[in-house]
Amino acid sequence: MLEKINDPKDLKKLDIKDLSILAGEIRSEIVKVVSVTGGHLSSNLGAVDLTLALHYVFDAPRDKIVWDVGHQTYAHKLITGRRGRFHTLRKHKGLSGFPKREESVYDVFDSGHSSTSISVALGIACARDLQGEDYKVVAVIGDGSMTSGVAFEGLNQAGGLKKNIIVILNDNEMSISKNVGALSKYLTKLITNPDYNKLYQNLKDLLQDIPVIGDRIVDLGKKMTEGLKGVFVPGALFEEMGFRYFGPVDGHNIPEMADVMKKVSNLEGPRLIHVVTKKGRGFKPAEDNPDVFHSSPPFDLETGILKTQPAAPPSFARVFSRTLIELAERDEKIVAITAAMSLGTGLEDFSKKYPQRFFDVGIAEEHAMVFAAGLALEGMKPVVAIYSTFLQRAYDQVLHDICLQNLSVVIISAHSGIVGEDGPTHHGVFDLSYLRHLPGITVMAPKDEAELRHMLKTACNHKGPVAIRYPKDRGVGADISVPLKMIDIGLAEVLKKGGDIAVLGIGSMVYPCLKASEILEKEGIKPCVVNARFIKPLDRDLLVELAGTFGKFVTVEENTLEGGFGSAVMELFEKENLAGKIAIKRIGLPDRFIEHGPRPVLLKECGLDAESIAATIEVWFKRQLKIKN
Ligand SMILES: Cc1ncc(C[n+]2csc(CCOP(=O)(O)OP(=O)(O)O)c2C)c(N)n1
Repeated sequence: MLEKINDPKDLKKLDIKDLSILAGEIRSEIVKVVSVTGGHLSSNLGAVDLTLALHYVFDAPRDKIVWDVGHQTYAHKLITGRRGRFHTLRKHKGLSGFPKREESVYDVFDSGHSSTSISVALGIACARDLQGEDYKVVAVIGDGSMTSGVAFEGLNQAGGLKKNIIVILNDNEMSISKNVGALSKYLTKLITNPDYNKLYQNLKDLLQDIPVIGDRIVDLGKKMTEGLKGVFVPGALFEEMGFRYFGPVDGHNIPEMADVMKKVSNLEGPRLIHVVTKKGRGFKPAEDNPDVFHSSPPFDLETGILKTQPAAPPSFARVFSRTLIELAERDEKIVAITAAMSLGTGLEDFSKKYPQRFFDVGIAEEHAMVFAAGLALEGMKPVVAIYSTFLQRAYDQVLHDICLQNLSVVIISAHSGIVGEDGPTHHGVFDLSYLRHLPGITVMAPKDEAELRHMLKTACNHKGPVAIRYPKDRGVGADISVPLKMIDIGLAEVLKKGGDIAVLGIGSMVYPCLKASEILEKEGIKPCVVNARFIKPLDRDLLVELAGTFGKFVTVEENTLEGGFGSAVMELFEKENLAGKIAIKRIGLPDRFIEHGPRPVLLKECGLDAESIAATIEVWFKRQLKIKN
């Protein structure tokens, strides 16, 4: 059947009863392709039936379907003309794993970060009304994404404006891990307590049966309903926010869902349909371990066993996780915070060992920071681990609620730099720029996993805000059995002495710089290689000393060049009145969004592998010699 579906119009030609057969074919295709490419398997499998019902009922692309996060759109891609390219999913130059406007007219909005769909849908609805048009707007959001303040801000405005929009709440009781918080408990209550529905229905029937004995009884009836609404009406929370609530609906029963969607789409105002789905539906390993298959590497199609390389050095995330536990054993003030990313950040182990000292705040990066500020005020030592790309959301809180008050919060900017297949929404390539200009913050980046351990110890014992950034990568195989030690704040290390040029690397770029120096030596150029370790404060004394020896500096960073590490070095030389005396070449990421693909491929494309670094330095160095002569 799938072969005949080239766009959603073909879907509408089918008998609705046959859509579940199509759903099965789509699931098989998704599992087959993701077993090779890796990807967001469990969210996608859970949303297949919902996707078919949506496209069956609504008239995309005229009607606008806005996907939250966008990590559940594989079925949507398959039935909107991209079936032929589906095998290229997440591959370099292939289909994106997220909605992308440049990929298809059916992709209304580029997403990747969560909880934006209601706001976008509302914006579209307002534009529609201002321009006198009449299409339908639907936001599809998961229960995990609904925990974010951003989603609530959208709900709040939508309920107030009373615009015609439909929110589909795709509730699988999971974020990446089990969903958390009061809202999640409330939704579970709605799903698991059929009495809610029964009571409401009984109440309505009862009121209808009361004979009309004048206005007072009718009024009383109305008041009773209002008064009891909070207790008996399902979805009262949403009703009170101005939405009409419908549900819960079985998210794997396509005819039932389509029926509700059709009826609801004919009503007016903000409406919310609560759809209940199972993450990983149809593929046993993903149903059993929806968190592991949330974003999985390639796996064996038969067994579901993940294809990883166990023999390789541990990842930075793993080393962070183990080291934090080690530190927490000796310091009971240490607490750990994640914003719905306990698996990815490595805090899962911490949560098991110290459940009382672990906080999953849900998808709420802004709140995580202010919450950490509160803990720090009272003498605790909060360590907040957030992916660099999501930390962007909490910029103001880091500035206003932590740095301004010089609070001792340790910020872990994990998965920084180029992250690979998730692409531009997820690359963490701006953090050096948006952190280093905050007064009072210390920003460090380890060259390897051993240094990460020492930096974490240093950070947990530092007074004032500290950020540590490290990549989504494995370590380099450094010895992590050495005892933890403190590093002097702002102290860089000279790794290799040389006579021709100073090469300053930061974080993930230090080893490529060392390798580049070996290549350059073969060409007769002798670089002095420095591991900067700190972006803030820079090692002023060392840099000034090196400036006396070397007229030429190269900086190398896995961050945008705009306002990054190289800029910091240039600013320092300007402050020290040395700017005119030295030439600087900055190597880093270009001023554009970088597409998806394997991390090594993208780094090479951006000139950040050892060979490219060496080539850039060689050309620049020789040009400088010519200019001098
Ligand atoms: C701002 C932000 N923080 C964190 C994430 C990482 N993330 C991606 S999906 C996800 C869970 C989303 O849960 P839900 O919306 O319920 O969708 P499901 O995967 O369960 O279908 C998280 C935390 C993100 N994409 N955006």
